[in-house]
Amino acid sequence: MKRWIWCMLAMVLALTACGKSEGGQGDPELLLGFSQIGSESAWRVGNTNDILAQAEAYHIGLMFEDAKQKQENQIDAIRRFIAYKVDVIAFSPIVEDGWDNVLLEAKNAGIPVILVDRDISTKEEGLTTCLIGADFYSEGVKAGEYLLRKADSLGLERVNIVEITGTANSTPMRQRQAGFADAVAGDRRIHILESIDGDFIKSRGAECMKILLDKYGDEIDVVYSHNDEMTLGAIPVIEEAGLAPGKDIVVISIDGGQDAIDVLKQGKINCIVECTPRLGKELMETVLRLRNGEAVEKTIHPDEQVFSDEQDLSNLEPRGY
Ligand code: GYE
Repeated sequence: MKRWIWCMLAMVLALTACGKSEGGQGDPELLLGFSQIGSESAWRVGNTNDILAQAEAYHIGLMFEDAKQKQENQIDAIRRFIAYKVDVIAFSPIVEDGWDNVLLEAKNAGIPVILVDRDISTKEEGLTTCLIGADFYSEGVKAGEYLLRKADSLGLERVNIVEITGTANSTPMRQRQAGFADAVAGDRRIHILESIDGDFIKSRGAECMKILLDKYGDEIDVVYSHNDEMTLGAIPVIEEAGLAPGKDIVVISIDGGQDAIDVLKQGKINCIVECTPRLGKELMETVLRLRNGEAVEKTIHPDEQVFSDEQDLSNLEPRGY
């Protein structure tokens, strides 16, 4: 394991020990192993910061590992958590498939596993205890519903959409796509010209936008992008093509980080469906419940809203990520 990660662990454990004398509700003997996907987006960095802060606030020891966008690194991390005999394992699976073997190992070791943010796909029973994360399908529906309202208000008769999708085979990619498609399905004005894989990464968002503009030019009415990072990559490319994002092309994004909200306020993004990275508090509460042998909800979704050009955004609180 990288030295900085051990430093962070030592730091969190030290803070944990300090917390004990303050009589916090946590248990410094309790150790949570958490495998994060990486740092592909402001959302992800905000999620990591929140989990570190909440582990400290709850006085829960944290072994944190960054998988640098690789599933095999996540599998290795989970194996290290098992070898280290942590009390609870939590992780954000980068993709849905391929977890059965390592999660069976955790199950056989008697270590409960919490899914954070994304889901897995499996035929095995009882590999995980619960999922704490957004309702991505509903985010896609909200994006689609906004688009229908926008098409009405602009009086559009035909709406050509390009979709820049998140990491292939990940839960937010699948469900944001499905929710959006279902929400617009009954409307004969709507045409999804192409969906292209932007992997949730800014530079890929820019590349995808270039490919789409080269192919469809000013036929594109709408860009639906599965996260802010890709949206922020795509916007300068739209401008370089001589088109005005937010006007010539309606731009719909998901997440709601500060940088994207600022661009929404400038009028270059039309709508952002919120996806909150603040899952740490619920995670720590769940860890404590599992330690106490209490039942936990199978799925815990945070409340989320929509930010758009339909609202006055001048008094929006700083987003914090
Ligand atoms: O939308 C994106 C991140 O899984 C909800 O992953 C998360 C997504 C988020 O990289 O920005």
